[in-house]
Amino acid sequence: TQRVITQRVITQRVITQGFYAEGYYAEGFYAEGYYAEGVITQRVITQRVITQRVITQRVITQRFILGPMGNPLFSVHDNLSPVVSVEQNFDSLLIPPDHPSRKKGDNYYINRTTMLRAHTSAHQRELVSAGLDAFLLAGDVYRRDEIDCSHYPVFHQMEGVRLFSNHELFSAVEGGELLSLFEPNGRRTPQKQEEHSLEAVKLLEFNLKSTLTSLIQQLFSPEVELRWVDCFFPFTHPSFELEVLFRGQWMEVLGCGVMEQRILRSAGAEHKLGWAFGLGLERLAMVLFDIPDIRLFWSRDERFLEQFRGGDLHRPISFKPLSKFPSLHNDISFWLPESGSFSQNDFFDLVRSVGGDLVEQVTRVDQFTHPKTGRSSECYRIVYRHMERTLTQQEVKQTHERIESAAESQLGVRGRY
Ligand code: FA5
Ligand code: MG
Repeated sequence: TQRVITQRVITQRVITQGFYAEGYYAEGFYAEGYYAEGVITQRVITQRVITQRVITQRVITQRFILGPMGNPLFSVHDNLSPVVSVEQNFDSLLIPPDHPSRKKGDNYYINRTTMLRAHTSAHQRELVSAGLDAFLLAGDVYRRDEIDCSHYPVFHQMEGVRLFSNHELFSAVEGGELLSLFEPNGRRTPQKQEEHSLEAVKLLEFNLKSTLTSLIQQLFSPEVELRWVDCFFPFTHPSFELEVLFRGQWMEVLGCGVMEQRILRSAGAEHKLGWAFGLGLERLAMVLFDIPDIRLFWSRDERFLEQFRGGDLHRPISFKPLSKFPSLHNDISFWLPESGSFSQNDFFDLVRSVGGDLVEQVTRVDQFTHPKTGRSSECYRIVYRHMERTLTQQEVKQTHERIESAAESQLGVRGRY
């Protein structure tokens, strides 16, 4: 079942990928069947478990799918296998070979050339190559990441891409027929790529930001507090992130930007300019339904699930949060292996796979290097909380001890317990 979606589920997916049957959803039911040796190897998710996300996904799709004349504008894809090549996930997006996002400790590699996609951008080039110039693509993505209320190793993204020809971009502008998308012999600046004209990029950026701002306002409310943050992605320039104020804190919900022209060129769309975005569906659903913790997306608690039945887009759901059960915390400190092989994300991943959804948050609280021996030690605080009941000291102690011994045997650390 879905409680702990870690190495086991991933391994299972990898084994069954060759037999991948179908992922479909219809009103009231969502199931993905993975077949191996003629047997359905579980992973049947009833609609209840992911309705919040599916509702969010549908609201967004409805908002995008039709153009100004009621014509279909964006095509929608939610069926692409999460098993992609390393080339798709990184190289096709100009992510350099030594880029930190490729680290083994941050990704789920299957072998040297294959991995579980870490973002839906992995499919950008193939869909543009297929001739699409406006599409939405939703899917599960996999990352070894931090552990807190808004990060989970499996989550869902929705990618949006829209390409514009000269006419499409400038026709609404007075005198637009005199403008051009491209500027020969241009220079790359913080505002634009070398081959783009500044006026094209500014219009595109305006179109992108206003599309996303109005999406978010429509999804939440016109009063939602948002801010745009400049950032960097190897596959877009300029690039931005959008943050939403949620429970008093800024939460990042999407990344976006003007697509690198080299990518469009490699996909045979060199005469167009494009924008792309990738949004976190759980993050949006958290704001939409006031869900305080991302682990709740995997909850089987009826009091939580029954609130999302039906999934009627036109009847706003006001989620009533369950009261929070008390948390317990426990620290773990250890000497790092001298080989330097320790990575934080390996530790987070181990805590997730041993502690499952009992673990709410892991933070490093101390770091120390011995002045004489030069050996380093680190201390982490693990916060335990069950979403549906009160944990006992005894339960936490047992889990904590299992984490301690797994860390020693799998990561080569030496406990200071
Ligand atoms: C990306 O993944 C880029 N591919 C987005 C993009 C697409 C940029 C197209 C430009 C053009 P990032 O790593 O920031 O960017 O993730 C995008 C969103 O996914 C985040 O804003 C957040 O909403 C969500 N997200 C990221 N990590 C997690 C996680 N561990 N758990 C839940 N949601 C996450
Ligand atoms: Mg980001």
